[in-house]
Amino acid sequence: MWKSLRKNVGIVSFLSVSLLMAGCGSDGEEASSGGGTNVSEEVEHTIVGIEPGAGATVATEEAVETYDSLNGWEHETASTAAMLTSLGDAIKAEEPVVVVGWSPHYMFAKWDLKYLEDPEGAYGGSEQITTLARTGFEEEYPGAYQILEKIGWDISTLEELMLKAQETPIEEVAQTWIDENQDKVDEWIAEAPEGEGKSIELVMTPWDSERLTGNMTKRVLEQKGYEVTLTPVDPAIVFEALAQGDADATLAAWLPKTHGSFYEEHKDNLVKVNEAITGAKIGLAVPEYMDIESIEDLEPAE
Ligand code: PBE
Repeated sequence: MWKSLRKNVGIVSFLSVSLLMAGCGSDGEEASSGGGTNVSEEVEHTIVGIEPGAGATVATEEAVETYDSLNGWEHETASTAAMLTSLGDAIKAEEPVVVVGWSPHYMFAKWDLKYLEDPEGAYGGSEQITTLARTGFEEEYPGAYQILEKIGWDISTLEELMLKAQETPIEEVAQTWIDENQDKVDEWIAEAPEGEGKSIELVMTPWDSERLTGNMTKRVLEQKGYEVTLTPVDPAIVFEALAQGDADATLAAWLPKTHGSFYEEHKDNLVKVNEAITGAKIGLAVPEYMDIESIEDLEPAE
């Protein structure tokens, strides 16, 4: 069982790939902040996307099909690192850029960005980052289940921690948060029965928000006497691993939209434990200085 999960981990070479592919979109055309010029032409009718396996990538493909304004647009996928490089370069040069964005992420703390309005709802609305367990987990691990029912954070706390994680390893940021919030952790674990060394396999996706909540949750469960492993995999594999019983739980399911199709496919073998983070969001994001407000303000490629 565990082996099939391990095998799939290889699929996620994600965050390391193709920095090279960044920056190919805009080759030094004149900088402009919008006003009067055709922003869509300036960005070469290209959306800078992220990993092919992300839920936000699927939603972006849907958006390109849904909106006439995105007719003929290219959706360039590579990696989150490549997208952030393109975004940072464009902002430095005050050039237009259209990226796949999401919250919580430090990009909104680091730069002045706005989501483009999405009147067709291609990106859904407010998302809940949901804790899921495999069926049978509650019966076998009642203590851990009780703890997972309580664990949660607000978006602003996570964004602050993610910004810190730019300079400090995420495991360290997670440990520091635990150390500084022991009373909260005590509230979460106080009434749960002891773990007595039982092993729990948590799966997560490899984005910072999930690496952070995964690492904090691991440490909380360890305080109660569980042995916890934490494995990063593609979103599709998170759902498959849980549904097949190869993993026990995750705090990485973005619902109802981002990972909605994976959830629908496997929901008979999954248990919704808690909405650990509410008010998350995905969408197309642009720098504030761009003179457009909606996906409908973009123009189709001729
Ligand atoms: N994200 C961040 C992921 C989930 C976490 C929104 C980029 C996605 O699957 O789209």
